[in-house]
Amino acid sequence: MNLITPDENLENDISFSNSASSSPFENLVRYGLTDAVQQRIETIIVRDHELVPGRVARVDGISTLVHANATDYRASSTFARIAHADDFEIEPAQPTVGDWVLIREGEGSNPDEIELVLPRTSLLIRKRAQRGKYQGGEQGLAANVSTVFVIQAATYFNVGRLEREIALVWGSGATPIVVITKTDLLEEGTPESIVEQANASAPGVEVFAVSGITGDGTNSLRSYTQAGSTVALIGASGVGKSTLVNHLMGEEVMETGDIRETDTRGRHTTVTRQLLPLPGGGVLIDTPGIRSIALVSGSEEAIAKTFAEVEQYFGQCRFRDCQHQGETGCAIVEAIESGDLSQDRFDSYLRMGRELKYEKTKNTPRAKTEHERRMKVIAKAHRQRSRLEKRRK
Ligand SMILES: Nc1nc2c(ncn2[C@@H]2O[C@H](COP(=O)(O)OP(=O)(O)O)[C@@H](O)[C@H]2O)c(=O)[nH]1
Ligand SMILES: [Mg+2]
Ligand SMILES: [Zn+2]
Repeated sequence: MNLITPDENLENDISFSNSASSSPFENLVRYGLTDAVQQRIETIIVRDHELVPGRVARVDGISTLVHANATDYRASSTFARIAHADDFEIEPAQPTVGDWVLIREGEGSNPDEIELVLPRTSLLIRKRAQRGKYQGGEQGLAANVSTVFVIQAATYFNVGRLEREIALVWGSGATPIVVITKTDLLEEGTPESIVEQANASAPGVEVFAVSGITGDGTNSLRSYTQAGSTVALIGASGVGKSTLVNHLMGEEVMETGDIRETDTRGRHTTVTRQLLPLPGGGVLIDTPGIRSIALVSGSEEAIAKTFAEVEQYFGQCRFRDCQHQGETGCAIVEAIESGDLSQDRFDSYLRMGRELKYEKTKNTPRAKTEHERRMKVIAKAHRQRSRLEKRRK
């Protein structure tokens, strides 16, 4: 068999000891294959030689683009399920960008099917939304990501958003890195002052300041994009994700665009999500801008990680049931007074905690009944008003 690489212009100067030139995994190394993933795939294909391993590069509705070793597939994912080690547990899975999958080629006019999805080492999710409206449920943004570049523009740095983005990443199982872009546009203030602000809003998270246009500061990002690593970029629309991707790739692979001044929604520029092999190894995943970062269920641990410097004081207050509202001997209050803890951070912590609590109760039967009751009251008020209006005429 003489198989041709679909994308021949991609340099591949990475050499892996485990990938001899005839290996069925050779090209998958470019797409971020690690030893662990390869071993997992091998245990599956020794039992079923017809399954073809690959990595999801894009999801368009019902069609999923998968890079395999020899060719690309546009596969259906109707019957995809997670490949647990025991093989008994059948769990349907919606493949997402970055997923490692096994495809069964369709015979005749049957579509190629994604049959198995490998268990994920990390999964970035967001609430399913369309035109800014919550649609119910959650949606995968990127899977098997090692690092997430949390992008904020130096020109409109938003602390509240940053804290949510950091929580989102901790919740996914990946490690967040803050990247401040557009430093070349700063007229007043210096990149250093923004970095300081970011450090205060994201303790324990590395912060870098770059320009995707001039390339300033981007070299320090390369330590996160070595062979075998997968880096996703998240951030609001217009912050410069695609511009940074293009810079790191060394070519224009993603479309970039300006935000219209009259339109705060910004133009939708990144329509596809793509898995992009970097020339020097590593893989980038550009994501579309997430409009609002909503906490997903089960984010308690992520919040604890995001606000570790707040939670460290818990258990140190004099009273075990301290509400940290000014009780005597409250460790939180003392830390704020002595300047060891920032009041803003504690407020953010409380805000996110409240939100998570609300998320939890929102879907309970009682909350639903209450919602329905209120909708009925509102509908009745409307009917009464239109009756009154008719009578007046
Ligand atoms: N001056 C400057 N402009 C940038 C920088 N990064 C992005 N832009 C511009 O900001 C706009 C939005 O960038 P884009 O990469 O499409 O943002 P995305 O929506 O996050 O992918 C485009 O007009 C870019 O040219 C930067 O570092 N410096
Ligand atoms: Mg973009
Ligand atoms: Zn307290």
